[in-house]
Amino acid sequence: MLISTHLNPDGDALGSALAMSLYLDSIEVENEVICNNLAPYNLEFLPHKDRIRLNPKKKHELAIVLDLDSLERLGKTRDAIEDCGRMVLIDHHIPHQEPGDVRIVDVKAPATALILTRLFFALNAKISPEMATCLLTGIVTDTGSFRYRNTTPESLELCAKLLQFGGDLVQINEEVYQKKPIESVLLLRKVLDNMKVLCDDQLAYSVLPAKDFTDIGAVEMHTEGLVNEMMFIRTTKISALLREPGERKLVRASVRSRGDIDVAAALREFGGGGHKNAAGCTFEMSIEEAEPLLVEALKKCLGY
Ligand SMILES: [Mn+2]
Repeated sequence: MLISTHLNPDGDALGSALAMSLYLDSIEVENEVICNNLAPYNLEFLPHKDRIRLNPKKKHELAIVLDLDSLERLGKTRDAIEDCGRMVLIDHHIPHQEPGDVRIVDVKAPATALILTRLFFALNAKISPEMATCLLTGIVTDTGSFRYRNTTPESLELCAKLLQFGGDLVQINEEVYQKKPIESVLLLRKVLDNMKVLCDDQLAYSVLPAKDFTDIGAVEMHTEGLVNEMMFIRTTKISALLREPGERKLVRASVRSRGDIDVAAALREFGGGGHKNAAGCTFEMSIEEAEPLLVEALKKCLGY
């Protein structure tokens, strides 16, 4: 069986894929895990992460696709997955397309890993400590360490069981959230130095021009999570980070908001997308040109 998940994988994507692979091992089903990208630095601790390959070694007859709502998000693994002929899809997103011959979708589940946990318990699977850590990683990351509204009583109950099976919650929180590369922290200093606060302190944003990246030797990957740092201001309702990580004239923006403020809608005029409280877009212009466009749209969103 060939297991895959979405490109730029997060903790739920890789935790689910590796847990499924370990489960199939336990029932002696030959399997491989592929993904468009290898594990990002904060998920390199995942047990058996070296199983994740960019291409399969052989042809398989059945694909198991996890944490994915549209086939485009398979990236370069799409051909190999479609070559399998049949596909089982397990996911918790609101479906855009409905890929898969067998679909196990629960949009109320906080994580794909939670759906797998239910499934493995129902099958009386033998849960190894490694499997438990993979499943727990998916649930912990998709619930923001049980801080988001999607944290249900069931997710805490099942996570308690995963702890009993040897899942390492301390390791997960430390590796995912508390071991940043030095470049990320140096970029954070620039973010705070360059930060501007507008609209009665409700809008906090910052810019990272190309020079900041070259000075530090940082790349786009090191900006992960930085936009959230400006949401720690108690008055902030929207935070935004504009950055120019590679060549000039390619600017990325990440935007976060609280409550009912829909920043995905605000970014639609720039071809952006995402969720109500977490969205992004790209500008093909200089960062100096992009900044006033984005700021105007976000001010409008706050009624200014
Ligand atoms: Mn997920």
